[in-house]
Amino acid sequence: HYIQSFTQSHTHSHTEVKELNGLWDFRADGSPNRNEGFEKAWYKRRLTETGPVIEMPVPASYNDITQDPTLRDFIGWVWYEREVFVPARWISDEGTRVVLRVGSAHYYSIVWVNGEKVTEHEGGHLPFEAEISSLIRKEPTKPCRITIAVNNTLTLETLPPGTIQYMNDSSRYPDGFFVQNIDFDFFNYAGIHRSVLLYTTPKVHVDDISVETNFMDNTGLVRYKVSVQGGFNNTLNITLMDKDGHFVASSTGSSGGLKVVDVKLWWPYLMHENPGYLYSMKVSETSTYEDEYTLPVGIRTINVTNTQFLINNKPFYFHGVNKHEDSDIRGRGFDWPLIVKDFNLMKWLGVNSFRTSHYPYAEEILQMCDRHGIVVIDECPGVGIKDIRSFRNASLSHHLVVMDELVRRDKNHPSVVMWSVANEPASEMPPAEFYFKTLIEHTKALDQTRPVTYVTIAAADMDKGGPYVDVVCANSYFAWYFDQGRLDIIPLQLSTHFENWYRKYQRPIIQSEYGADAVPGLHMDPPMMFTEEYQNALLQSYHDVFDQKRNQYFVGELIWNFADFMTSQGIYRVVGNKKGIFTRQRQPKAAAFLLRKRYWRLANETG
Ligand code: GCB
Repeated sequence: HYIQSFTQSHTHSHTEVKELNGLWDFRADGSPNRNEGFEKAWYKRRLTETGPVIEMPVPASYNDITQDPTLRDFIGWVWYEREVFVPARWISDEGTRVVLRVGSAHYYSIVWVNGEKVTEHEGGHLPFEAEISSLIRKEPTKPCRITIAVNNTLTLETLPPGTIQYMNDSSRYPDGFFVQNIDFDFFNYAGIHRSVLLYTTPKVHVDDISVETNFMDNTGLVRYKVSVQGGFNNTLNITLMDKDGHFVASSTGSSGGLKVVDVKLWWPYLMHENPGYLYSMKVSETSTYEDEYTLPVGIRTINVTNTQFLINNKPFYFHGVNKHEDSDIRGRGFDWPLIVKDFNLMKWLGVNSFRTSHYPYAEEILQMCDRHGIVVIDECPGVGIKDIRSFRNASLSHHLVVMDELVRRDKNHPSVVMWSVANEPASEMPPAEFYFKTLIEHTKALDQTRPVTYVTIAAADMDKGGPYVDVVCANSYFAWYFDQGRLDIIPLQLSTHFENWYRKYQRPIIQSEYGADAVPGLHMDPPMMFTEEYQNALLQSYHDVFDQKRNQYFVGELIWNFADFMTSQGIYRVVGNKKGIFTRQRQPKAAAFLLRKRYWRLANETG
């Protein structure tokens, strides 16, 4: 159980936080069966006592930190360990609850404290935590030893899925040689990717809050539900304050509504002169322990018609990007300078939205989106579901759990306007229909306020999940993966594609990916593939079609990709995917200037 947002200062006001970022001891278990760590119970003693260790920064992917290619491409368990002194007061005060939180670790994690297992978690990109109060009180004078084992092996039941293939031909491969096969186009970075924290709350503590917002004329309504754990039987006081800290409304009890007179709505960036307006809702629990949690609240509505995506009843046009959490050296590791730079670049471009392709991003990023009014399509790690065996029940069950965790974490962010349950699954396969019907219905049951989609690459007549989505999010790579070099086919093929989708489902359509690789500095005119000119010309041809459909049912365009990013090695990729309009180091290619001009024009025309 975890409440959203331990990552911002104004959460539990009585919370103290100790960040465990920095250098951890680290060892990859390279034993033949990759299982020595468990056989020899490495968690029972200090990692330095069971073998050699290296220093590993947290948060970061471990893959690009050393010069060792076996660690870059390692598959199996890696072990992290760190000792920490817990403040004496956390130990002596029995009313204090001490929690260990991992922002995310990829893919499977097991956590021990002083040799005792405290939790395990499946899946990267989402947080997990364990209460460790009684454990640390057992040995109050000793430092607390935290061990985290992380395994990046993907199977048909993981999200994303993958398979391990053993190469048994001993004339070609050494004993035990295996490869990991994946059907997604990004490097399977692994390790502890987000902050590890120790934090405290009172024993009786706010465990979860849900808000839903609405408005009529100039009166806003915030409906809330609060759950408290740890023996609650006192009053809950709820107070809503405006941005300047002035009182707006109050209520008592674990659920109810708050009326906001002269409401200031949460608006997207470039749609209003004051985007991202946030109230704050203070939840106080008045038992002797007095927990207090403050949640930023943006008041806005989302509605979808046959042809429009409405925010606060006004048509919203997505002019944005697809991103990755990806950079040199850090891999997928959380990095503030990178995040702030990316926001500045997005604002420079005139971006009003992005999709968290292809997994949930750090909460800090969503909090920034809330504050800046950047609209988010929040995607779960359901990418690369191409093998028919990945549609089986075990995979579906895990997918449902991931949606539970994602909605629980992100439901209160006003910036999140739609859930994406998957990217480019083999949605033409017969089992896809039941799979997506179940998954989308499940997500709608968790959250009745947001539309749900999955991102498809299939043609309208083949796709089996189409009837269940609220918005058609269609990817296409005309004149790139097909009809290579033939930009002249784009107008016809793209319009036909849109018309087919619209005729079949009468839903608004977003171009959720389109683009071309450009190796920065490669030039050719007339344009040829992989040059900056070709990337520009391809985008321009797509834009011409978008502009024709814009006043009909076409509600958005998200370029693939914001920046170049790392992939696994293969003949289609030149040290990673080069469809970025910025390089991996965030320098502009020619396409960045083309898009900048377009997006600012769109901002003026469409808001
Ligand atoms: C896609 C995928 C994305 C890839 C992209 C490409 O359709 O959704 O993950 O990176 O195409 O460049 O091939």
